[in-house]
Amino acid sequence: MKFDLKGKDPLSKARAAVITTDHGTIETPIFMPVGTVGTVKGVHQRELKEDINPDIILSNTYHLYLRPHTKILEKAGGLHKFMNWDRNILTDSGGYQVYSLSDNRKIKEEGVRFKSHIDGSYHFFTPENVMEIQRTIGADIIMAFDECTPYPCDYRYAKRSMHMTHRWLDRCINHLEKLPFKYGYSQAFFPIVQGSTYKDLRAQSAEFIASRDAVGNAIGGLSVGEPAEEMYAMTDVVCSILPEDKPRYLMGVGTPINILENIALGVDMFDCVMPTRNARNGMLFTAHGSINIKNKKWEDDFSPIDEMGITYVDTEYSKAYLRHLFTVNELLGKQIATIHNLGFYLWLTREARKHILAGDFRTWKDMMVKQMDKRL
Ligand code: PRF
Repeated sequence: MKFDLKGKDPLSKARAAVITTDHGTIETPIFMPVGTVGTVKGVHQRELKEDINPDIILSNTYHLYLRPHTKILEKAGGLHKFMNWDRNILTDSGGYQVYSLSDNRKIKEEGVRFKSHIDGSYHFFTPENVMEIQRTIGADIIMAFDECTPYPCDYRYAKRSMHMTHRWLDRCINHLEKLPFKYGYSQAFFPIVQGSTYKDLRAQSAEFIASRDAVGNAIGGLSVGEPAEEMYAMTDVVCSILPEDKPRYLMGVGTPINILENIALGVDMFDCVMPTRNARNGMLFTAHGSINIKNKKWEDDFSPIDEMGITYVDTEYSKAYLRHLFTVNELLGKQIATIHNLGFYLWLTREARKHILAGDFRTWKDMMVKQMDKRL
């Protein structure tokens, strides 16, 4: 994997770069649409490619391991072939999904025992078998197995957990060395910084992660319920330590405003279920704030969904029609809203990139943050 810096914003720590992998280039900053089980929910691969056009999407080890299972993915020749997606894929390691299971898992030094949310069967994830599973899924970027701490989290727990995540990281690295690539293209491995909301732990974790000299680095354990200001403070500490010449990925973040603020702190990559999940609940993101399309006020508003017209759905359908689809609970409503939101998120990171390269990102970002902080 290659990372070429193309420009830096003079008034913030934002940067624009190009990542190159065997499945093509990724222009950063980038938002990666989430395709948990091998589909970006509600969006055809053709629409994804032609209308939303991301260089990379994200998928999940936990879900793909449970269904269709690695046996099937191996037979298919990897996830790219299985789902007919020839651009980049990143897989999360399952550290976060397992954490979300709360009562249905037990974390030990050896690994995590968890109960499947599908059939209640028991499984065991270790740093080693998670690397094997990710080799078989075959994503271009694979993630370390970590523990995402909850918020709030007491200092002692956060510290112990961080050290375990570090030991797990070395187990991931040692094991990966023994595992050849499976499908003729290479996979980049990203370790994950933890440390909850404690600056000293975050600094220590970032130093440790940086010392492993991976091709890219991630920041986990944020956007788990802490105030945005705390998240930004942590990102700032970590970005000041992680190397300049490698991509930085902030996991599971966030709102459009969170994304712009974190780009300003030096983050290059993001993923979040928010644009897709909220779309299915009728929440639309726009450059002028968010809209709840189910609201009665849109009942006879025949103006386009979004005058900006980023994707074709924005101008082909009216707010009144989209509201109607939600009212009668039609599938198409969720599809249209999903295409709109993903189109908007990708527009936002592309626009951020343009402004970084033009040198006026900070001014644009401050204006956008104000403008988007509204409910329409
Ligand atoms: N770890 C992993 N995946 C994640 C997170 C994490 O901490 C987060 C936290 N926001 C989202 N996804 N492995």
